[in-house]
Formats: sequence, structure tokens, C-alpha cells
Amino acid sequence: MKIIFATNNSHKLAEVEAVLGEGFALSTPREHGITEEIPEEQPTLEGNASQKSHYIYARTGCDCFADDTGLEVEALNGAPGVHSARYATDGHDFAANNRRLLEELQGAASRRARFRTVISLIVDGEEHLFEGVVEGHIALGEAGCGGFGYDPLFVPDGCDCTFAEMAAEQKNAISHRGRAVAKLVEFLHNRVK
Ligand code: ITT
Repeated sequence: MKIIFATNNSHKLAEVEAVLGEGFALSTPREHGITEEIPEEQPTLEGNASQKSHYIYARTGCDCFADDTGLEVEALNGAPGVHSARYATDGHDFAANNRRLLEELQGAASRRARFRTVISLIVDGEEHLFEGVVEGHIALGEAGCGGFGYDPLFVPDGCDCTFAEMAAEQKNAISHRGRAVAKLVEFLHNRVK
């Protein structure tokens, strides 16, 4: 099945390609001549995932999907949440975001957090949403150099290391995105049966 993944994030692309496996020919907006930033201006992950997939569908008419992800920290009332990419600065500055998160959590009673991914899939012109969640906590300092974004600070429940310390397959097996993509794959497989 040919499908466009509406993302400009190369880390996400690699993760999703690994989970999708054979049977899917994934392409990116750039390969369809779409080089501008895909707008994400909505107040929720659901809204942003939907805005991104509709943007690509409107331009290409092709089956496509988008993921929007947020880190929701209990002691910060769910922040950075939908603002995860631009938590510390206007750009996608992972190091600055992680520094700010550690500062905000100094002295906090709870370091509980979760990653939540929402995928909006448009297939044959119809939209379907899938969610993936992983619960965990924010470490006291950064560890590991794998993954991206907040991975050096996020310790999933049941593990004693951060996402950034894991092999890519290990993160994918339990992560928010891995879980959401698994639901998307199951949906598409059932559809073609
Ligand atoms: P696209 O919109 O182009 O797909 P993006 O980087 O803007 O890429 P999101 O809005 O979904 O993606 O993600 C917001 C931020 O959340 C992202 O910039 C990272 O800082 C963080 N993030 C997302 N997924 C993550 C993951 O699996 N591990 C760690 N941090 C993640």
C-alpha cells in the first residue's frame, strides 16, 4: 500500500518505517513537492494530527497519515503537551526543551509523565484516529543518546533506563508512537481482508 507520512521529522519517519514493515511504501511530503512547514495550529493533539493529514490530502489526494505527539507531565498540569516542540524556544530545540523541563520540575512532588501520540489517517477520503500512550516518569538528569526530543529524560514504567538509552526496536515495542502505529497497521490489514 502506498501512503504518505505527513511529517518533517526524520526521527519519527525512521521509527514509523521500522514499525510499519513490509507491505507499505511510505513517502514523505517532500517527495510530493511539498517543502513548506505543515501547519499545526490547533489546541489539541487530535486537532493538529488532523490538520496535518488534511493539509497533505488536500494537496495530493493520496492516502496519508500524520502523528502529533505531546509529553504530558502531571506536576505541570499536562504541560508541555501540545506545545512540546516549542516548550523552551520558537524552534525545535531539543536540548533547550529538556533543560526547561528539568528546571520546571525542581522540587516537584511528582515526576509522573506520559507520552501521547494521536495519528490521523486519511484513507479513501475518510479520516480515522488512533491513540498510543506510554506512562512513566521524568529522570533527574539526561541519560542516553538514542532517540530524539525528550527521550533522554523519559523513563517508561517497568524500565530502569530512559528511551534514549534503549535500542530503537526496544523503544518502538513499548512507545506511544509504536502503539499508535500498531493500531493503524491492524486497521489497514483488516480493511484489505
Ligand atoms: P512533525 O509535526 O513534522 O511530524 P514535530 O517534531 O513537530 O514533527 P510533534 O509536534 O508531534 O512533531 O512533536 C512535538 C515534540 O514532542 C517534538 O518536537 C519532540 O520534542 C517531542 N517528541 C515527539 N515524539 C517524541 C518521542 O518519541 N520521544 C521524545 N520526544 C518526542
